[in-house]
Amino acid sequence: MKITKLNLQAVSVPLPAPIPSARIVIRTADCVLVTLETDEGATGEGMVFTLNGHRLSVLHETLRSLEPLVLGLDPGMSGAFWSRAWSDISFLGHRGATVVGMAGIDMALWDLRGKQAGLNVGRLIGACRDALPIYRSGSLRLSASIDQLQKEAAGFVKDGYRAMKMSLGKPGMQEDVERVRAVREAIGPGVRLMADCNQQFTPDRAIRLGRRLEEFELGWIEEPVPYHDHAGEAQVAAALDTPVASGESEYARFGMMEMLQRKSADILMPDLQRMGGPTEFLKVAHAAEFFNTPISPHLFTEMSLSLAAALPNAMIVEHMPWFAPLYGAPIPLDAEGNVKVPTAPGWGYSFDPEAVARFAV
Ligand code: SMN
Ligand code: MG
Repeated sequence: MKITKLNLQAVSVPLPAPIPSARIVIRTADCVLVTLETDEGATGEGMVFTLNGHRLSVLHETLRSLEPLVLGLDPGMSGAFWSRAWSDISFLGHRGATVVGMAGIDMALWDLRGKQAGLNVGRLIGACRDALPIYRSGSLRLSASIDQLQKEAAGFVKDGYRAMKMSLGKPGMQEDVERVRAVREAIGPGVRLMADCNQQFTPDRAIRLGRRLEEFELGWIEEPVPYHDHAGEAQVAAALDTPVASGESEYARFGMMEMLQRKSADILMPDLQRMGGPTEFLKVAHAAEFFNTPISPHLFTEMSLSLAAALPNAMIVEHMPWFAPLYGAPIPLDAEGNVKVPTAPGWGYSFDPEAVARFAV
């Protein structure tokens, strides 16, 4: 089997409502959908994205620039693509769009390999379970009032979620404490609650806030300080009983390795596109296992599920429903708030052609 074609399709998926976040107001998630075709008619899919369409054309062009490295390749040789592409991008560097471009093709290659073997990617790697805990993310934002926070959080519990994540970072610390208290009250003690600071604090401030939040039994406090301040984050992690989760903003192995060595995160959060695809994602997750550090994949629920199924140190997967409109199938929860790992070959999720046509740019 040989790869004969790299198809790229840009789509713009509007969010249900604009989201004011720490740095920007997010209105759309804009993706390049990657489809590899083979001489035997099989296809493999991957997807990378940016926010509000910014630099979407850079991602598109980067993916196209990697085409010569994948055309003619046997999908079984996905490791060869990864190594060649890693070397090919080295002049511009191993961060940013170069790595994200690699990720889109690497994802599609893993999908193809699963389909070629007739196995879900989790089983292709060697699954350790067929269901995983999942948490609802993408809501409980800073822009919500206390009343809205409580209604949203209670709604997620009604929808069957047993875990969810809220944002922190109001100007006054007391306000953040009150907001966490309100959500905890709305969901009760049995539902896991996590809080994302999106890098807004200094280590001192994060430690003071984190201490005041200990009583609410948060599952984790996420990205408390600027992502590159691994030493500062390690101080926060050492000072708090609540675990610190971080890593979504790092690219490939280097920053992640430093985080593990410095113990700046109790839970590592590799992001599939910033890791450069499943090949490197798995290496980083295994490195975390060497350090007895759990991982929680950042975004990309439809693909992360299959990878997490094969990682003994995967703790919980994130469900940010932004991309759900692109896929035909929803993410079904069972009575315990777990999600079944797909069993269909490859990722087990594929783009819905009608949706792709509707969101095409
Ligand atoms: C996040 C990051 C990037 C895009 C959307 C949401 C957030 C998370 O930090 O952890 O979900
Ligand atoms: Mg985050």
